[in-house]
Amino acid sequence: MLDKIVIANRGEIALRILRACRELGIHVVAVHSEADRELKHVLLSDESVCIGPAASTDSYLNMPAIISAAEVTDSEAIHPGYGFLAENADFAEKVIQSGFIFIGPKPETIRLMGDKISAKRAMQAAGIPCVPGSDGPLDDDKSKTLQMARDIGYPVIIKASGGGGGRGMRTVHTEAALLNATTLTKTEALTTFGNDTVYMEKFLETPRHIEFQVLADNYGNAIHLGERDCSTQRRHQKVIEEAPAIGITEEQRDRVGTRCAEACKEIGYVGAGTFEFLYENDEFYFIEMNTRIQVEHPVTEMVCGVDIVKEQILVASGQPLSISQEDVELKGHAIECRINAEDPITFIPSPGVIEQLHMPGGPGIRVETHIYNGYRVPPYYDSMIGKLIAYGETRESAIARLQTALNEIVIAGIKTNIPLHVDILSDAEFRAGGQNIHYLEKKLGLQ
Ligand code: MV4
Repeated sequence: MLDKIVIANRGEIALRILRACRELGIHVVAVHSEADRELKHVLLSDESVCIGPAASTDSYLNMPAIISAAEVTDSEAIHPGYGFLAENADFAEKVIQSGFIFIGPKPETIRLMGDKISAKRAMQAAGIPCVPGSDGPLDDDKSKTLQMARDIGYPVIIKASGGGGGRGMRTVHTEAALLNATTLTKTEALTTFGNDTVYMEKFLETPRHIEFQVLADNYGNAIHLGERDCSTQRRHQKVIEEAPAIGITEEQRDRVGTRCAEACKEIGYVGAGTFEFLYENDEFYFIEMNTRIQVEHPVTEMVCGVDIVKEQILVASGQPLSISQEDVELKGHAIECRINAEDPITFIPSPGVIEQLHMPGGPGIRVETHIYNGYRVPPYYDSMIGKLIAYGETRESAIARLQTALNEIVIAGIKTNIPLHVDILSDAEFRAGGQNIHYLEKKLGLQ
């Protein structure tokens, strides 16, 4: 087992990783910006190193500073968490070249999945169902682009290969708009990602966003932990996630999940990963793979009883996965609310001092947060300050527990989106379940 890990992140995920390390008897080095000296995991860590000014470009994205921190503390590995450098193949490569273990997949896997065309090609070859579209980059020949859209059928969507997570894409409804949209997307892609390669897909109008969690080790073992429904989102920011996705049959879960695990074996995937699918008319269509631990991993943990962060660390230390597919039994239902320091109506960030704090409890309630009484939420980073997760035997009981818990929470001094969560959880359409990716934006637009 590893002896000492650098946590190259902040906030709730840094605390989540610290807790996993503690359970495994691993020493923790926290690296933090000048604005983050009072973070809970920094105060709890064995050692801490300030890696630069508040701006993330000078600290949490500062590769030499993070690697130097690993060197001066004689650490063995670096856990990147999510966001920041988590899916930066160059960082993973530098970590390894400097003699440390990167807790995640191989750099070449991160690079393969970072390029959305190569990711789709690899997955198609591994038998994963994909959205129908151009089998690679769009040709410079405009007549070929026009013919391809005719073959696929409108509407289509043009996506930047260097994009992902909703960045660099444009929907096209008519042939008259196609070439202009393609040129615009290419120009934007070049400025944003330094790469003007784009591809085309059939545009799915009302899909759900359903993703499968996988785990793989260095010994050819790969398993899936079922799926999550992440359709409740606004401007590509997930707001509520749940596991399992309602309406998905055991047969579908088994079939698609097994395909994902098999694909991991084929491409030599190592660590935790997520296969993102659009789901429409009872069919799954792969769109992207995430090579990191995700914000919403707890809902999967709650329904399968596996500690995904501990498995990441185990695998990185050269051990096999602690469970096999036969050991994975999904039970009950879990729902997560992302709690943001923001105005619940305007969504404007609301940093500041937590003047009073009461967190909920009771059966099936899990709170993942780094905030405490007197903590100052800095204005420099993502506004997510925590997650509230409820488990129940049924979706209805998980919702009831979430509502009870949300009403117990007191966070004074800053605004939060808790009123938004209370509103969503009482909404008949949400309670019916199976709503698509447009549900929340439509609901907000109508209010
Ligand atoms: C799509 C799509 C419809 N059809 N691709 C947005 C995020 C990126 N991961 C992929 N995205 C989409 N790709 C096809 N062929 C609709 C979206 C999309 C979306 C997907 C998941 C969750 C929220 C979304 C919000 C708007 C659009």
